[in-house]
Amino acid sequence: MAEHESLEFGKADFVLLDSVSLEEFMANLKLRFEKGRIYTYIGEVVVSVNPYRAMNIYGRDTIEQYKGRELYERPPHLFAIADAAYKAMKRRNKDTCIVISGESGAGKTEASKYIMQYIAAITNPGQRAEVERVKNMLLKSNCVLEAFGNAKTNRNDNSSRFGKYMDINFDFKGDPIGGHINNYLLEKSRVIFQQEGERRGSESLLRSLHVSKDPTAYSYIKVGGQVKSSINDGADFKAVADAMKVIGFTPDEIQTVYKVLATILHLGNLTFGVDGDTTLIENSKVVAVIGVLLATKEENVEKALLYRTVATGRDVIDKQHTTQEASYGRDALAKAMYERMFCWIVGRINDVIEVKNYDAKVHGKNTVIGVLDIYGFEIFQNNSFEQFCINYCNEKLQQLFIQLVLRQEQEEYQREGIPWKHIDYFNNQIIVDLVELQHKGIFSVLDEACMNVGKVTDEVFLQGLNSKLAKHAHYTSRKLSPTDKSLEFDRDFRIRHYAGDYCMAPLFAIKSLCSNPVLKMMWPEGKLSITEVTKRPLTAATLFKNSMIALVENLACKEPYYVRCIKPNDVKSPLLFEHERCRHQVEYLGLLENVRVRRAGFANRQDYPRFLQRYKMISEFTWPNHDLPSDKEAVKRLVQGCGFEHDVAYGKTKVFVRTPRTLFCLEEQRDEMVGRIVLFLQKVWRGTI
Ligand code: AOV
Ligand code: MG
Repeated sequence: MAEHESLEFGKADFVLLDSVSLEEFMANLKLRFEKGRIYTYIGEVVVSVNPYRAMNIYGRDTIEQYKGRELYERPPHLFAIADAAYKAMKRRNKDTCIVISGESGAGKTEASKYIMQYIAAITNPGQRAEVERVKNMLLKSNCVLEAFGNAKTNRNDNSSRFGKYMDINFDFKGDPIGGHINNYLLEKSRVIFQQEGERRGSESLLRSLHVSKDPTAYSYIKVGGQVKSSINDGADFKAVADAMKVIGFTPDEIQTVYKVLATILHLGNLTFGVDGDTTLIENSKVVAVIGVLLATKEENVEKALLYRTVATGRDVIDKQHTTQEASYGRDALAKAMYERMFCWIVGRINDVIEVKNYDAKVHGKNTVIGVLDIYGFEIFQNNSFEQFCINYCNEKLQQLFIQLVLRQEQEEYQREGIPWKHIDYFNNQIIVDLVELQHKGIFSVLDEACMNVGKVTDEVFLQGLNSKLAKHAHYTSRKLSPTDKSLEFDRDFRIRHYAGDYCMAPLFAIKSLCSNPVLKMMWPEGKLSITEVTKRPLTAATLFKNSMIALVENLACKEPYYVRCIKPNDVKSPLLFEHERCRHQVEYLGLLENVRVRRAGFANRQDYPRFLQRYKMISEFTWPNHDLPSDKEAVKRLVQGCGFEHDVAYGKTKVFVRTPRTLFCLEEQRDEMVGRIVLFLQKVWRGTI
């Protein structure tokens, strides 16, 4: 129960609702949003509603209020959850993680930044220079990654187009000593194509590169139709350049990044034609520019774009593209370049922030807090392979949430020696299976369809799906119409097409472009051998599936804390609480079930000393001090005295209170007693007693 909040702001914890119904839940959520209370608990889970306005609740003074406090002592806040994760890590030497979920634009990335800020602010009281350096790096890395990995979509002006999992390592004192970033599937198709109204990721950078004053000169930028925005490109560019410098990118490296970006833009302007049997590039000037940018001969560029390497028997030969293949290869190359560059940037950041010279024997165990900020559920008019992966990733995390929230409850009861009755809940495992199961899942069907080299079409894939999955409860295949908006988020799997360009073509093209040393680092393969040419690489789908499974395994072995973000409306308004929209999110996030699980067990738990400290004035046996053999005994005595024996269970270190009502009563009695004590003290002070 959060202190310092009156009921006019609604219930600070959904567990305290009078009855658990969707109506009550929604009414409380709405009331709190309208009163500017954007955070509410479900036990230890934070539910957050995007305020779409600057809130004055993240400053130094607020940080001080949450530092070292228990969850229920202060109004709900991200800082409280960050502090809980930090305390668990420090006190119990546990690796913890904070998982932030919610759909696109719900506020995940903002939340992750506030959490990082909080952790940075409360650590390193000794002001050790090395720790300060590490903290600065960790915060700066965010800025760089956002510049290259975020973009304006129709759902969010600053949408994460990659999934980010960041580990922060702490030493035995609880100070950050390094970190590691894992990035997941960058949405590359954005590099060459954006939906109407969207912008590409690094456009702010590109424009500031003075490639041309006119962004409409570049086809890749023009596609989305939106080149202007509220985003201050010039200032952003400087911030990113500075951050890169601080992190330790050399001037050479930064230059190369710019060159790659410029190359990608120029690639987009290339067009292809034919002369007899020969495919040619129509704009040779552009080829020359690319040659200069990549420090390679024009003919290398041409060769990379017009030929592909194929293996025939024991030989490797270059085969000419058709014009269509060439434009396809050009786009694939642009995407691959962007992705490689992004991964290389992540790798460089990791080089700098990774923990070095930590000797566990000397310093004790090095513990970790992981922060996961991914791309949220999203449905566009045209949903590509990437949207499919993004949504699968969200299903996977929902699955983890279901398992862990329950598991965590159960484990706590076990640890404390309290009997526990199993509770039913909706399980989305069936949807996860539909996607990832061996031989039967959508990814497997996709892989199979891709085995038919040269004959991979949407049709083949769709037939495969229909033949294997037609009877599946969560699979439908309807005739697609581009204006169909009746898509259901989590129930209805439909893939419009598989962009078959996640194949090998770009690598062949790039191999002849390597001469710049920084570029070489981005493409370490260099020339491919015959075995590499003929080897079938893992498909993008399989790679993504594997990375998700690894992510979930990694999270599952940590103590998880959750932030569940809700997007209140589609128009970025600070005032509008669209009821239907929010209800849908509350439902698919399983929040009501979360409340039920929490309530079916015990609404509140506190360790004995804390409980005693808070309520000891209620009982003559405990006020001002008790002479019982332990705090546990004292709490028992106190509870008996109040007549709540039936509603309480005693664990090894904590007292568990089943219903919120009991807690209310305790709080009321406490308030009354505190009032009386204050009155009494005032009298003493005035000398009237
Ligand atoms: P997302 O990360 O959940 O979407 P963001 O964190 O980028 O969403 O939030 C979207 C926008 O909402 C931000 O740019 C802010 O303008 C606003 N916003 C969010 N949280 C707050 C807050 N606590 N206070 C003030 N404004 C906020 V995506 O990455 O698209 O899934 O992929
Ligand atoms: Mg985001």
